[in-house]
Amino acid sequence: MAKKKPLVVLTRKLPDVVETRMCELFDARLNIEDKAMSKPELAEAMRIADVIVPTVTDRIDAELIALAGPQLKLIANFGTGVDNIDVGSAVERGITVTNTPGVLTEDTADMTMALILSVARRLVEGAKIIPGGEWAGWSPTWMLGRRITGKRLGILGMGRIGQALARRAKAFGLQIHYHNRRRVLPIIEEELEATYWESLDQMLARMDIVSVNCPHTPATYHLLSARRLTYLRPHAIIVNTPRGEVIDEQALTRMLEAGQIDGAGLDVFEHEPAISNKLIKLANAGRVTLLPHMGSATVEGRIDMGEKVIINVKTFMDGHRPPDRVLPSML
Ligand code: 8YV
Repeated sequence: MAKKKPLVVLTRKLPDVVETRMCELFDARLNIEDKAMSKPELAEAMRIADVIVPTVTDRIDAELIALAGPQLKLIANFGTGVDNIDVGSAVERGITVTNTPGVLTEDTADMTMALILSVARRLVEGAKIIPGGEWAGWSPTWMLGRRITGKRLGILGMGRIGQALARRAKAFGLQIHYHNRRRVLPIIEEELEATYWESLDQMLARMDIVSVNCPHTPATYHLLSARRLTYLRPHAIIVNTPRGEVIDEQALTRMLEAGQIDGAGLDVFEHEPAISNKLIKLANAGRVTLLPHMGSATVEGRIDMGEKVIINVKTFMDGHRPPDRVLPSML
């Protein structure tokens, strides 16, 4: 007798090729309209599913986990960051949590480098001029940005994406500096010619560009607090691609408005998709580049993330430990 296929609920629309494979392997429930699920809809999905596949837009908190049906044994996140899931409560209830690390590293590092170039060289601002019919012709001192070659880049969080960024930035002639929970292996520091800063405060005070590349965890919430942001140099620029909660966004906005730092490139926001009018005003004034959480937004990347979810679900359903299991101790 054929083994009953696990009931796998997808909370958002995933790439077609991924959904097709899921329907072949599992009793997959798709979200064709791609309408984000409400909390009651999430609760219902978790009441009936063996596996739920959420994304960054789904808050899987302790309340939802407590309401989940006894058969729900796996939360297979479509995404690397798991700050949308109360991993501790899930594990306590015997529910395994997985994510999709590694497959979006290069894409996200590319976008981070693009944000650095965009802010330093006023790309978005410049790209609006010709379509806006405002170009009166070249001028020697007009639309000047800042050179990045030879400048100091401070990477906050030297994990996969931080290191991938360092490789790119080194190729652009930037000096690599970093702060991290632990020092990376000497061989990696050598390869990246990276300088380690034990003190985040001291690193912030000496960098031309600061890139946030650490996950959002209880320990990194507002790691770049209002106090720490004041250490940044007046001409510094800051970019953020992992999660908005790592930076005190209101304090950052105040500093940008006051011209205390030169600019910012943000792909993530503390209360996304809600963005403050002040930040939008700064973007219209060309002081900041704001992107709608596109860090890993490539066709290839999203398919790879989906395939990782499939491997995690299949391995788990076959009774093995899934390759991308997330434990509270890892956060
Ligand atoms: C994802 C991301 O697209 O992986 C992450 O943590 O932020 C993005 O790459 C998003 O999380 C989808 O859930």
